[in-house]
Formats: sequence, C-alpha cells, structure tokens
Amino acid sequence: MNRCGIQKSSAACACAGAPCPGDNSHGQPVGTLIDLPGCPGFPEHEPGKTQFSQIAFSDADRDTLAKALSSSPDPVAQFDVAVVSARAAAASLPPAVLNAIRTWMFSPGATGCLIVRNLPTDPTLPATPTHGQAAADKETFVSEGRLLTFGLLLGEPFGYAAERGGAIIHNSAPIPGKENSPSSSGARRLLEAHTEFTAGRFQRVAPELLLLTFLRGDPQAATLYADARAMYSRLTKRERAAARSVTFRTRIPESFSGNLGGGFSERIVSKPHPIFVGPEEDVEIIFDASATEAAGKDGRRVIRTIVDLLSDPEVFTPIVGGPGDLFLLNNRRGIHGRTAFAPLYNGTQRWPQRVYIISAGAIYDNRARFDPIRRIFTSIPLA
Ligand SMILES: O=C(O)CCC(=O)C(=O)O
Ligand SMILES: [Fe+2]
Repeated sequence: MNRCGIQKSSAACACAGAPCPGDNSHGQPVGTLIDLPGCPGFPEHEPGKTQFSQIAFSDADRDTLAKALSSSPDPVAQFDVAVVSARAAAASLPPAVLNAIRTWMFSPGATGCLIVRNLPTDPTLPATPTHGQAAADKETFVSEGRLLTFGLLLGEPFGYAAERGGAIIHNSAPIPGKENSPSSSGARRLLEAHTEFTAGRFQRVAPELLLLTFLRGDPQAATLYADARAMYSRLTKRERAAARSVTFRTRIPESFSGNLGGGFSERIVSKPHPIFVGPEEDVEIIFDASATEAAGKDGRRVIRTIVDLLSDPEVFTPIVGGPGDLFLLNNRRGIHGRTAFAPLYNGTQRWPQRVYIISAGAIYDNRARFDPIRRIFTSIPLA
C-alpha cells in the first residue's frame, strides 16, 4: 500500500503527498481501494479491473455526525422534514469528505463504487423485518439519516409508483417464500449483475446512483460490483460495436411488472437500448444479465461474453457491508448484484436499506411522468 492507501494496485497515485486519513484495516479484500479524501485526483484506471474508493470515518468524525443524526425524523411519516434534517446534518460532515464525495461523482476517471465505513448507527434496532417494508417498531432513524445525508449531496432521492408502493427508503431483507426470487427480496440465488432498473435507464428514469447502507450484515452476503470500463476494455472491436448498437431490450423486473396490472409478464420489455454507451475512455453500461435480450447473433454473442467476464472476481468483485457501512454505487459506471446466502428469518439477519438518487435534470426531462410531492415516477416508458 502506498501513502494514499491504494491497496493491491500498481497504479500510480495522483495524490501529491496529502496525508491519507483513517486506516485500511477494516473490511475484507475488495480489490483495489483508493482512499478519499487523500486522493482526490484519482489514479489511472487499471485496465480490466474493477476498483473501489473508500472513506474511513475517524471515530471523532463519526461521533460528530452521530449528534446531528440522533434526532433524524421518520422519513416514512415526514419525508420532507427528514430531507431538511439530512441537509442540516451534511453541514457536520468534514469539509474534506464533502468535497471528496462530489469530486468522486463528477470526475471522469473516478471509480464506480465508493465505500464509506464507520458511520453512526442506531443505538438499538428492532428485529430485521421480513415483509419488505419499514419496521414499525424502529425507534430511531440514524440509518435512514445517513442514507439521505449522503444521497442528497449527489442528487434527488426518488421512487416509483410501481415499486414498493412508492417508498423512497427501501428495506430489502429476504422475505419468506421469496427465497428464489431474482430480486433483493430473495437470498438463496445469486442476484445476477444488473443496472438498477435497466428498462428505464436509456430514457433516464433509472437511478444514476443507488446508496446501500447496512443495519445488520452477513459475512456470506456480499454486494457485487463490476465496472463498465473494466468489462469494455476486455471486449474486441467487433464485440464493442455490437454492444453499442441500439438493439437490446430488457424485461421489466418482477418487482415492477407485478405492479403494472395483470401480474408478472415476460412480455413487458423496455424500448431498444445499447449495452455500452458514451465516450470510449469513460464508457457507461445498461445491462441485466438475467433480463437483457439481443435481437441478432452478434448481440447474443456479446451478451455471452459479458456474462463470462462476470465470473472473474477482478471484474465482478464482492464487498461485504456491515453495520455503519454505506456503499454508493454509480448505476451508469457499473452493474451490481449480490451473492447467494442462507436467510435466517430470526430477527438478526442481514438488513440493507437503499435509496435511489437521480439528477434534477433527469427528473425535469421526465416531468410529465413525475409526481413532485411523492417524489415518484408514476409511469415508465416501455416498448
Ligand atoms: O443486497 C445487495 O447487496 C444488493 C442488492 C441489489 O441489487 C439492490 O439492492 O439493488
Ligand atoms: Fe439492484
């Protein structure tokens, strides 16, 4: 490791000698870790590999933020009040962290996933809910506060009328009976690599960022993330051209299609979209390994190649989240999934909370289908 905390990497660090905060002892091997805010310039992306950035809060900075989040209101009951409170809490983040997060989001060469460790946690927790909704007996809202505080730095929290009843904060612990569901409610099956809400991404009604925070973790259950640039750099010229053609369609996720009337249908698909889009050197991805379909032979071949690439942990890399951790996943720069694990249903099982973030510009472009009071898309542009 060098002074900027780059681990397992031969990449040169762009940091000109600024001291690196925190230490890198937490957590498990996750490929290359680049410390923020010590390393604001971002090293060259190592070709073919997914890299991560991390911010490790010192205990003193965590305790300062804990004070600000200790009175966070219930976002289900009073979302607007919770937003105001989270914006106020952001003022107690260290200025270097505030700047590093915004630099991370907008730097052309930045990583697609930022891991923040050692954030304040709720003093007590109820049993992990198994119904996919907010826990009615949760007494404090520190975890929701940390999601909103970080999310609001980068855009607008939002939801969909067709998903989770329009909830903005999602509780996604496994649900009994849905063990094999290809969604965040399932557990026993690998949750395959996907852009969050792939079917709406090309029309810009998909999150640009999703934030996951953990109230309880499970060492067996790792979030997986694959960087678009790592995948793209491993494709041939012909595969790249095929993957850029606007000829792919993606089936709508089960969690949405069940709510679109008439139940789940394999026939509800997106408008045509490319898999890779944007500048060659800073490419973005729109893909769901279990739901994206190709029209022709070249397209089918490139889907198989991408799926094969995902079996390499240097491309599709596991990261385990525990209490007080927050993952910021860029939904344009990479795709994510989750390993299979055994659900416990005993109150102590893994408990992630999630919020979707989108830019104000994307909402404005889609304002005809957006309810600004409930902060939800009321419909989805489909084929
Ligand atoms: O549970 C996880 O680690 C990620 C699951 C997922 O795909 C999501 O929450 O969008
Ligand atoms: Fe997801």
